[in-house]
Amino acid sequence: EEPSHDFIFRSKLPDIFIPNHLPLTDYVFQRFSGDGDGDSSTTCIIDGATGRILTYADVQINMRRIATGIHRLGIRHGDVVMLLLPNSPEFALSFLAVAYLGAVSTTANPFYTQPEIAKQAKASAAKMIITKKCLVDKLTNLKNDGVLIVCLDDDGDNGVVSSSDDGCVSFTELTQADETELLKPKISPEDTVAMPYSSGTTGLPKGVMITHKGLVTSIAQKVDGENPNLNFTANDVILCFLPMFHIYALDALMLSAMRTGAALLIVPRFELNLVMELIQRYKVTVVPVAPPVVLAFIKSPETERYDLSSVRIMLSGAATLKKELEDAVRLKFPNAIFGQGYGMTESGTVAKSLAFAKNPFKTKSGACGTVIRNAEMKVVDTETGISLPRNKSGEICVRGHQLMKGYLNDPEATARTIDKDGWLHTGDIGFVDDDDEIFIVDRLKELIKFKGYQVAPAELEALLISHPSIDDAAVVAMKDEVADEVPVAFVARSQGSQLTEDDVKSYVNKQVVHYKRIKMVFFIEVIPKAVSGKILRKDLRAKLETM
Ligand code: AYL
Repeated sequence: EEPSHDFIFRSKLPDIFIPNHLPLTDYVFQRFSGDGDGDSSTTCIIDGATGRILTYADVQINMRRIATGIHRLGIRHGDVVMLLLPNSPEFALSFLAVAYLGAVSTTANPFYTQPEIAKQAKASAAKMIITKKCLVDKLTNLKNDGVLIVCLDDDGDNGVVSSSDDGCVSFTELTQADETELLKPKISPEDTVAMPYSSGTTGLPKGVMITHKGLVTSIAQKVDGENPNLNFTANDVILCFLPMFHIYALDALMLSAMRTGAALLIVPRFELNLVMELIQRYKVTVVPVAPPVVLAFIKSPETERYDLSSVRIMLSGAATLKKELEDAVRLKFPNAIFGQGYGMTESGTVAKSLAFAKNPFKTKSGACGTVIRNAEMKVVDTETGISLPRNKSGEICVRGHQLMKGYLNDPEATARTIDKDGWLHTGDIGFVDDDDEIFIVDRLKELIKFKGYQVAPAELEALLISHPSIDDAAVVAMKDEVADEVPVAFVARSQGSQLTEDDVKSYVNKQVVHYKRIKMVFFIEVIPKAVSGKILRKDLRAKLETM
């Protein structure tokens, strides 16, 4: 390797042809078009909450009906629809319908508070929100501002027409539309299809514009080719309790499962015994997890009461999985192979364990995978920006068609994240070993990860500073056994203020979803800052360790 050139890492799998000129839903259901080999009478979705089954035929017809219904309500190509739903078949159908129409889904956590929802709905200019009856109370202001609210009944019986006296359109109106009314819309590969919110390496949450081309590429990198990196097949039953509003479940689970003809078993939330019962009942073959779920399996004395022998893949992602946890959970799943995926909302999947390939490679526990195919990766020195060889830690950068198009209305943040040569800077510190496996060792960026969920320090700092008795504030991560990291605040009170820790906590914590709640408050005189005005977070984290 020549030192004057970049050290670039590639997958061990060869590049493949990726049909990323296709609109997302054409690509996902390609097996059912023309001379495809798909059997549309097979199971696509199992509703874990009710046992209801939707075949591939059901899913496609419902997708087109809902698209027609949304179109009749005035949603057009490029318009934004917010999905504010727990994991459910309706989430999947709504996402597909919006994509089919050439519109954009902005996905949000249904547990968000009213102000958190309003912020995202306004920033994304959502014209419609698809939600559940029990959540509409949080949307009153948006409704009054003219946002259309489409509502599912809470009991899940959405074949029955319900009264619309609350000013909401019933979801049933969408599923009962006549799909022959809608001409298939024209979609360009560069059109945005999904817009989850992420704070990326710095600042407030931003709309991540993911295109049809980007998502198709990301899915194909995992599940396409003669030797797919992630070998999902039509015989698989893939469990999905990870939140579908997040890119991990959306891309790596829901859409990847549908591309391969597998069955997706959708579960509204993680509840250990229910999940084990479902694994046994449906002979689940793939269990995607995040590290806290791994801990729950390890700690449970009840795993032996269930037959978990059908599981052949356990795949962890979204946060660091310690080697000891991975080794311990292996014992509970006798027939499963283990490995990680590593990714970022802005980049799709960056790495995937090659233990999951159709013709698998030997891998090490603790590694978060090997860079996916049809992509490039490098590790750069954080001071000089120069690329580093194997076994040297630096910032992980990735390049390929799977990356986001950019942040909505934020060209500066986009340019800070994707450089002029097309490299996305992840803000993660790691290295590539002699076997092409990636190890993440640290995080350069501000982001705090509570059980894999994003907590943006800037968002909490803005709330803190809005308090009349707070002059300045900084939020950093503190290590935690269960959640991995929790947000804690350093606060500079205004002169003479008697503000207490509890005052600060209750002021912030009622405004945010549970995992953003501040766990501890430390009062200090001044927040340490660089001359540029940037908070010296490293100094604060160092301070925490001495306390
Ligand atoms: P976001 N190990 C360590 N840290 C990780 C890992 C991992 N396996 N995966 C994600 N992270 C951290 O946007 C890392 O700091 O998306 C990364 O920059 O919520 C940040 O989480 C991104 O957080 C997949 C598999 C996506 C996993 C994902 C994770 C998406 C998390 C697609 O196929």
